[in-house]
Parts: sequence; structure tokens; C-alpha cells
Amino acid sequence: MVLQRVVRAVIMGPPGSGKGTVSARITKSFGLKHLSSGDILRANINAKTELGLLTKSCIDQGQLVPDDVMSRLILSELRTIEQSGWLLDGFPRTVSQAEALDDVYTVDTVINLNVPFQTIRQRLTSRWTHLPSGRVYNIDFNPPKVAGLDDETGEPLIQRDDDKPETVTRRLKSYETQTEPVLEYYRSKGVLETFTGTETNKIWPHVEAFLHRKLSSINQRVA
Ligand code: G5P
Ligand code: MG
Repeated sequence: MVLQRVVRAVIMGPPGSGKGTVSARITKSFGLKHLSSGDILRANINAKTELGLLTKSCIDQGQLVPDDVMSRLILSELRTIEQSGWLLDGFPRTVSQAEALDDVYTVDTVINLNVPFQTIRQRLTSRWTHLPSGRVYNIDFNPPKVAGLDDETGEPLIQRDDDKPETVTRRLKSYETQTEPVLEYYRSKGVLETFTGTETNKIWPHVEAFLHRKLSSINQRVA
């Protein structure tokens, strides 16, 4: 689909709900630029930048990085892609972050992946990640062609430190207390669209059809 105006979208859902997996499909089908807060933080940790050193312990413990650090980071990244449509993954994660985003940009739509916690726990223990690109694999769902190696670059895959069972529990708790209120925030603005299920392949056709309708209606308003 050819977009006539910049579209700004957010994807939400608990840890492991498939935000990264669905984002890759949205990027491919609709050409929005994907910005993942977690991928940016992990790249900084890997490169041992000041930001990486500052945030590593929060992430390893399954706690959120402070709002002011996150909002500054993501808003400055967004400024560099202002001319394009974008899809934010992992931000905003608190109401304060949502307000900081709202001060600068109006979000057109928020896709919420509603996946049961029980399903998530099983997935995260078998996730493998290609750190430089953020590509994710799963031993059962979408295994790499060669075990332990990224399909596109052949580079090694890693298991995230925060995918240990006890850290996953803490991440789910922080999602309930700090991030669920953001869903209410967007619901009250009339932009929240929720997709419920336990399998990405079954959720995806609904997300795709919704985005086709949504983006067509935005284009029509512009024309
Ligand atoms: P992240 O990186 O934003 P989370 O915890 O929100 O991390 P995560 O873990 O990256 O989310 P996801 O992107 O929702 O999960 O899910 P995914 O990677 O696509 O899928 C999970 C696994 O399931 C993969 O292995 C995938 O292949 C598999 N899978 C997908 N669909 C299916 C299916 O249908 N079936 C099966 N069997 N498998 C499937 O944030 C990390 C940390 O960074 C900090 C925090 O400390 C956070 O904990 N952080 C922030 N802190 C404050 N504010 C912010 N805005 C922050 N952003 C990040
Ligand atoms: Mg992710």
C-alpha cells in the first residue's frame, strides 16, 4: 500500500507477546519504520556505551528504565525519522512516557497484542535473538535454518539475559502495574485496537486486515 501521509503507530502487549515478530511483518507489508526501545537498549549494552552501562542492571533485573531516560532517547530517535511513517515497539510503557510522546506526536493507532501470560512463559525460554538486527527465532515456532545462526547474516544467535524464568515473572509484574494503564490511556483516546490469541499466525491476518482498513481511511481523509 502506498501511503500519502506519515502514519504513526504503536504496538503494545506483554513481554513475549510477539511485538517484534508482528512488527517485522508490518514493516514488510506497510513500509513503516520499526523502532524497538528494547533493541536500541540492547545495542547500547552490547557496545558498552554510557547509556548501555546505565541501563543494563535495570534490564537484567526485569525492571523498567527510568521514564526521563527513555523518553529522551526515543524522542530523539524519532526526530531522525520524522519524515517517515513509524511503528514504535516497547515505548511508551508508562503513562508518563505516553504523555511525553503525545506532547510531540499524535499517534494514529495502537495495536495491542493480548496474549495469555501462560503462553508467554513457554515462548521466552525458547527464544533466540540476533542482537545486531533484533531478529527473533523460536525453537518450536520459527527456528533458524541452521541452529544457533541468523538466517540472513550467519552470525551467532544469543539468549537474552532477561529471559530467565524469575526475570520473566518480574517483567510480567511490571507490565501489569506500569504498562496496563497505558492501554486505558489510549482506549480513552479512541485509538486502541486489541487482538487476542495464543498464536501469532492466527492473530496476524486480523492485524493486517485492520491496518489495510485503517491506512486506507487515513489516505482517503488526505485525498
Ligand atoms: P523489550 O525488548 O521491549 P519486552 O519484554 O516488551 O522486551 P519482548 O520480550 O521483546 O518484549 P516481544 O517483542 O513482544 O517480546 O515478542 P517476540 O520477541 O516477537 O516473541 C517472543 C518469542 O516468541 C520469540 O522467540 C518468537 O519467535 C516467539 N513467538 C512469536 N509468536 C509465536 C507463536 O505464535 N508461537 C510460538 N510458539 N512462539 C512464538 O524490553 C526489554 C527491557 O528493556 C527495558 C525494560 O527493562 C524491559 O524489560 N525497556 C524499557 N524500560 C522502560 N521504558 C521503556 N519504554 C522500555 N523499553 C524497554
Ligand atoms: Mg521485542
